[in-house]
Amino acid sequence: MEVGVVGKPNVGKSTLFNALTLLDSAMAPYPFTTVKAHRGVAALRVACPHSEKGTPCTPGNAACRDGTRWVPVSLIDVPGLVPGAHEGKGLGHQFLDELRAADGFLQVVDASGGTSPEGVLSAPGSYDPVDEVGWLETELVAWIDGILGRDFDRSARSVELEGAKVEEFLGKRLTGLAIPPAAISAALRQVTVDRGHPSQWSAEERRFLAQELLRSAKPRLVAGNKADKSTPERMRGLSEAIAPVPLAPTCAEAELTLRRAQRAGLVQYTPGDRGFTATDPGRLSPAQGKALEEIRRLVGTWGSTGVQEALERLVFERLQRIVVFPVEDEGRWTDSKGRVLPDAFLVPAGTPVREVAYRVHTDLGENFIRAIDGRTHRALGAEHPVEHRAVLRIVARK
Ligand SMILES: Nc1nc2c(ncn2[C@@H]2O[C@H](COP(=O)(O)OP(=O)(O)OP(=O)(O)O)[C@@H](O)[C@H]2O)c(=O)[nH]1
Ligand SMILES: [Mg+2]
Repeated sequence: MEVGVVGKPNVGKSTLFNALTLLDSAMAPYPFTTVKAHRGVAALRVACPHSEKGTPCTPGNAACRDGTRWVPVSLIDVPGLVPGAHEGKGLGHQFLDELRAADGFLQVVDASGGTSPEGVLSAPGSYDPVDEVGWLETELVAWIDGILGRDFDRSARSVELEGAKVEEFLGKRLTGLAIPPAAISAALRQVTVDRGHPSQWSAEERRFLAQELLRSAKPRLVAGNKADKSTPERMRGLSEAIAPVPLAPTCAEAELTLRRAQRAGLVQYTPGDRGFTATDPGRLSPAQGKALEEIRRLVGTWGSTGVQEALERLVFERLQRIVVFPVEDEGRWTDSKGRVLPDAFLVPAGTPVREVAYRVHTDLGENFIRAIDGRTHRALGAEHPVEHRAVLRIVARK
């Protein structure tokens, strides 16, 4: 699965992306620093089941640190979007196209209100970040509507002649947009369109449908960034104003400094933590010492830099992803090479176990017989919904 980091120019998207991936997407205090999309891998925290076995795990795809697994998730950093992006303004077409496969969006805003819609910096409070949450939604809806509407009338008439189901018709039009069939059905339930005659739908009905598709298929969470230049009170106001879209205060710059300092061995810091300690305070330059003191004051106010939480809230709460640990031996929780709980995967909550088998390997899905729960040792049928942190053996025909 993939999360798109989106928002207007110069709000800190690349800084947040770099903090989460420790990559080097260009960052600078002016708009359109990022000129093409960058992809990277971030990680989400989940308690490792290895403590239940009393044996350490042998991590493959997801590192384990002090009993916490770091489960990989793909991120994409796109250039800033401006009002009119869906019509191609600021190369918006091209950038939106990069987001087709994204399952959800982390929208970064400058919560201090110090960035214009075009990304020009000014004093905090000059702009209202509520506005960009509204116009970005309008842009995303127009983008989906544009894809939906391409050559709409002709293909609508042809499905009417064939008598095909409207869900299938929409599914075909939206391929490539990573919109699952359940989200299409959910969106259709929210609108009153004549299901048998899509060619009769008005432009407004189609736009409503695009809006519902966005809401059901592409959940969004707003990162209220540059929290260091805002106040908890202002942040509360922003949170109330953009509800029901959730808000997480972030300070991407501080998170990036801490992660880089941790990589350089200057501090001990675990992303998401409230605190950090300097490994050897004597080794820090006065400037480094001052920067860390500043960050200490900041996390005192906000609880943490908020960056790790923002991504986790989006993926776990909004996107409803859960983590599965596939194994080959349900007794010892090992794979064929004897590695304990080697891999951890994200899947949508409620995914049937056969679908999990497909995700591990196509052969396992095709030859699926049953799954076995590693904790209860109960056999689970193909349609059984997998649970969060399930340890699962897939039994398949050889
Ligand atoms: N005060 C403050 N500044 C930040 C924070 N995060 C990022 N910045 C600064 O904001 C400026 C823009 O950061 P970028 O990460 O390049 O922003 P962007 O949204 O990717 O910008 P474009 O690629 O041009 O759209 C840089 O000078 C960052 O250092 C933060 O949490 N607090
Ligand atoms: Mg950028």
